[in-house]
Amino acid sequence: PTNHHWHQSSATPEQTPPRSQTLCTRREAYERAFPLYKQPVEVGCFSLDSQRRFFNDSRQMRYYVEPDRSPNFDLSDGYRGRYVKRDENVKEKLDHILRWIVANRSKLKSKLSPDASCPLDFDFVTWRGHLTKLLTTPYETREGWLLAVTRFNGTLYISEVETEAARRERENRPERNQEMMYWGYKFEQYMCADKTYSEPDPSGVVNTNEAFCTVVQTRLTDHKLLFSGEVDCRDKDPDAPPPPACYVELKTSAEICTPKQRSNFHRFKLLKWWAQSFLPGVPRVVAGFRDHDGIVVSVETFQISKISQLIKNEYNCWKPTVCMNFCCDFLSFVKREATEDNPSVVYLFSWEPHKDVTYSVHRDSQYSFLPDWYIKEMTC
Ligand code: 0WD
Ligand code: CA
Repeated sequence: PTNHHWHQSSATPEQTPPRSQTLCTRREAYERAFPLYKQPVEVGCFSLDSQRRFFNDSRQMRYYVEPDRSPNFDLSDGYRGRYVKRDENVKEKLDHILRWIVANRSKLKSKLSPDASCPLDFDFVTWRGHLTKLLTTPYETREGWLLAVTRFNGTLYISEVETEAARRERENRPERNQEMMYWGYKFEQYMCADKTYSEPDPSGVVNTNEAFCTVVQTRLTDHKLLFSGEVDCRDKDPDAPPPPACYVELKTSAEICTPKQRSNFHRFKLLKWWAQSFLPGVPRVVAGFRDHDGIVVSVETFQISKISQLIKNEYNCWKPTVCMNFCCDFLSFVKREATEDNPSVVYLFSWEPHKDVTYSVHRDSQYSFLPDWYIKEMTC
């Protein structure tokens, strides 16, 4: 006991090991109880039209239409001729979310007073897709990431930066892969109607500028989050539960013919599907399984809440708790390291498979991403 007492009282700053400036991504480090994740609440939504213009409303909402069990959709139809593709060279960063915040600031309660939204009562603002990447990091073996973080008025903004490897891959994408990317959007067109009372129109143009995005708030342990994610469609039943519980995520995947293919589907695809929809509280994914020619041969619904049961028989499989604990610890790491409150400072967090997360600091650099109009609007 005296020994124990002596050790405690003599601790000096020199004896305390330095806090690590890196974060480990090994799965074993995150195998603990599932962290508190509050039920996500939709606080608003916005739409991007065929020219990628922002609207603070749900005009791009679409409605889910139940298909035949084996519908024979041709996902390549319209690829040459009825396809308008979003310009991937335009980096929008967090701009649409920031526009939504400015347009809805009076609805968002502030840390200081309930009347003003300055500062925002959120620790983090980001895209859902960036959080999905964090959730899957302990299991990712192929693609690294770069996340730019700026602390402004106490809130940490997280915006992805395309890696060199991702840019090279995008610029050298084979024609076949281009066409396969179209398949996902074409499937949406076969499955969605523009109105509750109308039918899907597969003769129309597929325009990937168009989007309907939900904005949700939630909390992961002590991290208050505000994020936005693109939603494919909703249940058209007027008695369906309110958003996000009425939303439906649509996916396409190669048909499963062998036990090996089934195992890979569980180990890799379902991880990504689970992470993406669990975050905003979207309860189901409707999957179109297609053959090599892009013909949908079957359609199947996956309840997000049942996916962890479905994968439990898989050897050495992913675990939801590892995903959530890693994300939680990453956000704590960011809070601890990104301390300078300055809209022109970027902490660039960087990760490559089989490595730890590291970061570098950049002032007034190419990485700064908070636009002047936002800083001006939010400086009180
Ligand atoms: O600046 C960036 N690096 C990114 C911007 C990366 C990812 C997304 N975005 C923006 C875009 O403005 C887009 O409208 O995010 C929006 C979608 O956000 P999200 O929901 O957070 O992204 P994610 O969950 O990765 O993707 C959801 C859907 C995808 O559906 P599938 O079923 O394939 O997961 O959004 C689409 C795609 O249909 N999508 C994108 N749309 C525009 N730009 C992008 C993108 N970069 N990535 C996925
Ligand atoms: Ca989708």
